[in-house]
Amino acid sequence: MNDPRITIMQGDITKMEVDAIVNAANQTLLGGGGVDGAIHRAAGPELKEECRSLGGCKTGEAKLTRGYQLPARYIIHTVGPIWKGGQHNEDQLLAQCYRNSLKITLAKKISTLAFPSISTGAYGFPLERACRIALQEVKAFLDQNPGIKQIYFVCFSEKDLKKYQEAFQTMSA
Ligand code: AR6
Repeated sequence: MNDPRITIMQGDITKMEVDAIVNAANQTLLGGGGVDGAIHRAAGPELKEECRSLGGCKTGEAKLTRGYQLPARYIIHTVGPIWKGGQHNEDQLLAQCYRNSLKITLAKKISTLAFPSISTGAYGFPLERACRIALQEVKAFLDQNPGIKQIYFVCFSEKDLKKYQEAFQTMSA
């Protein structure tokens, strides 16, 4: 069934006015390219200072920081798996990224959250497969947690947006 608390949209996640945005980071948590670079640039240098104190993050795990100059109050940094052909636990690790990010929302009373398409850029995870995992995890979480008001999937490109919409329709049918 379609869940009205899920919104799929195209845009720049750094502009989202939500309680928290999720960052597709790397294990150092010290910044990088893609969405990670965009978030660090938009949040400002204080973000790196806080990240430095966190001691990195394992693949599949998630850690919280403040949002600094972002409209979002918090950033949840998670590290997606690097795609190595699909036989290296990639699906489970990606699912864990979503699950662990969502778990953090409970402790901080975050009710609106925006996800980028974790692992599908530099880390090469096939988009269709990744967005099925993303939607599945978010739907399962929403079923258990009525306190969450809205979850946004923020697609950077039109191509990604179409894939997400297709996956959502298929899974809702
Ligand atoms: N808003 C929303 N989505 C974005 C934005 C943005 N401003 N910018 C890029 N994307 P990637 P990964 C999309 O490569 O695959 C970094 O260097 C992008 O089009 O950012 O998890 C980290 O430090 C793609 O759909 O993340 C790691 O080293 C999606 O975000 C590594 O890349 C994810 O692409 C992580 O790779």
